[in-house]
Amino acid sequence: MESSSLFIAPSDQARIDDAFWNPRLRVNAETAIYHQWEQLERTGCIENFRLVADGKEGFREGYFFADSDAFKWLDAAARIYASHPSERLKALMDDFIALIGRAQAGDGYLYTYNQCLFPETRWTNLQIEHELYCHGHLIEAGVSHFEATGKRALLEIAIKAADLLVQTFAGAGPEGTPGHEEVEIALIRLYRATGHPRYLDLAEHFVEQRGRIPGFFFHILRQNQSVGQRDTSVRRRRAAYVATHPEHARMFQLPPDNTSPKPPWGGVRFFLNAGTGKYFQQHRPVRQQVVPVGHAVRFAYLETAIAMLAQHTGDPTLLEPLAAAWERMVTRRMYVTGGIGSLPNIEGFGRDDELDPVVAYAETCAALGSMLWAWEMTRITRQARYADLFEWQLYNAAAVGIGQDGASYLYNNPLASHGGLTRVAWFKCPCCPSNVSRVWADLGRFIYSFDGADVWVHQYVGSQVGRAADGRLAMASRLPWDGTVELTLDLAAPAPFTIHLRIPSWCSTVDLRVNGAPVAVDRPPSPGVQTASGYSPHASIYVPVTRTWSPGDVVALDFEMPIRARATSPRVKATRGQVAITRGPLVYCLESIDNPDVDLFAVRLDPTTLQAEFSTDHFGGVTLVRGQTVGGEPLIFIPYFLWANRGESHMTVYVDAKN
Ligand code: FUB
Ligand code: ZN
Repeated sequence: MESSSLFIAPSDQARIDDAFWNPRLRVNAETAIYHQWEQLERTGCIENFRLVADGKEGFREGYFFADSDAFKWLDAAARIYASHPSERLKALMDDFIALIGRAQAGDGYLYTYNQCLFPETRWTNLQIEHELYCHGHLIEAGVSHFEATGKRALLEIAIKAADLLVQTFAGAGPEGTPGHEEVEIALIRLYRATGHPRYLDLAEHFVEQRGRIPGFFFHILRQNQSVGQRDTSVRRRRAAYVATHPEHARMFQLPPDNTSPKPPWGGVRFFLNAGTGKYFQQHRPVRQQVVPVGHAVRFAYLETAIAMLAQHTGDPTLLEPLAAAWERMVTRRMYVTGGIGSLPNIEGFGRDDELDPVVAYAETCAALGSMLWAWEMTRITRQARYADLFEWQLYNAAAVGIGQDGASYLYNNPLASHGGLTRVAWFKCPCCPSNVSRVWADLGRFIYSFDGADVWVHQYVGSQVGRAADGRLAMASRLPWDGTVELTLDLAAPAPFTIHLRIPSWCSTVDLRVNGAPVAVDRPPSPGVQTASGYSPHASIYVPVTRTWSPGDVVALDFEMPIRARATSPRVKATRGQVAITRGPLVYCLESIDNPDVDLFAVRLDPTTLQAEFSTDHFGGVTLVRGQTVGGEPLIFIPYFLWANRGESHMTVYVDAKN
């Protein structure tokens, strides 16, 4: 798909140098990753591996899929190490890799739940127990570590695990597909890293076998019963162990799970969703899956995997359903923040236009999964709408998941909260924190792509790519506060090529100049796609600028960033008549801390009063939006991704607006 270019860096990774992102990536590398490790230790997740590896006495802790959190941490650590190398992180990774190596069975199997608690069983409840999901995260960690360090220790462990999967599942029936997709992505990444087609073949097999389990309802009932029995047995054994080893319970403490308001009939809807297979995207073969359904993270990982697969197999029949499902998601099943999943009981999609801001689940991982999917769609289609959504989710639905301190997190991300939701240090199911960390660490991979000599600029994040000796592209950007961007071409010699610049959907007008001379931007009238949320990425396009570029040429862009009051579609009952305030790529919200004298949920905004103002008093420097109610009371809107950083509060993205 992409071939080598003048600018391509050896790691395919641009180096970030950006006023907004540098401090955040530093917090990710210097605080978040160590905090996460401590939490994994504190909750017994790492100790589980010691029980298997070293025969240590103890009792396995956490959900059956807890291993995946440790592997995802390692994946994040490796990606962070690539741009922020440190001896401390290297030592942690090396020790953990050695531990994983000792815990892995001789034939490549590694799943501490079974190894500790049910040593005689394997691959028992694939729809529910996430064995393949865990192996997938192990394989991803192996690839990331190899890419970051060039070392093969973890890659060899991953290969051993993947070879076991090939041996066990290649040619197996649809019952051998995972209930939580992820391993498909991992196998394709392993194929890309090693060139061995057996991994690609197995990923394809898993994708193609989905939705074909005969009598799925009874299949899942049986698995559910088996999972329940196993779980009861574990609880009983744990209680007996803790009774004789009280220090164990003191040493390893699991925090509570995340909580969220549940809609009426949520339990019944879960039952129906799971029974029909929709929850697992097992309801029909993938080419017939054109509507986003079920668990949102699983859905996003599946779509990502299919898009990756299509790039290798060149099968065009995979692309149409992907595009259709994406359109349906964006137009009918996505919040204005880019959050997906409006039904907490299934951590996933509700019906079209069912977008209640309070009930909103919008799990951080789901937004991240959607970004990975959007990236693959960008690579395939070169339609700017995908990169536009990537940006929107990056700054809103995903960024909200991590606190400014890097050590506190949100899991579900409602668009309104009447209190009771705060950031916490950890969750019983800590899938989101390391997921944010790994995607942030990889930010440099999503900014540019290359095709021969041509360059595509997808994201406006200050960065450099390439080597000064051959050709280097440097970008300076003031996003998300201001729309000015400058690209400098440090070329060794003049060269003809095209730079494709994404014009974001959120900008009203754009001023484009090359070496100070204006360049006309031919922006076709927006396709005017009406979305449920009021955010429509369809207006985004790539503008090609072709010429023979000379060393030192400068491309300057100035994207106008009007404040917009985005109304949801009238079909969305919960927010009918209300608006969400956005500016540039940021969604804004009212938080009670800034608006102590106002009832946030009764505000009637006068949209003509809205003004942007940079404030150094808030969050170390952010652009606020100030406005007034129709009664003249002042309002302060902050970027949504920053809410819940100052203790308990109330918050709303939506306000009533005077017409
Ligand atoms: O089940 C593994 C992960 O934990 C999912 O992706 C999240 O939604 C959470 O359930
Ligand atoms: Zn998550």
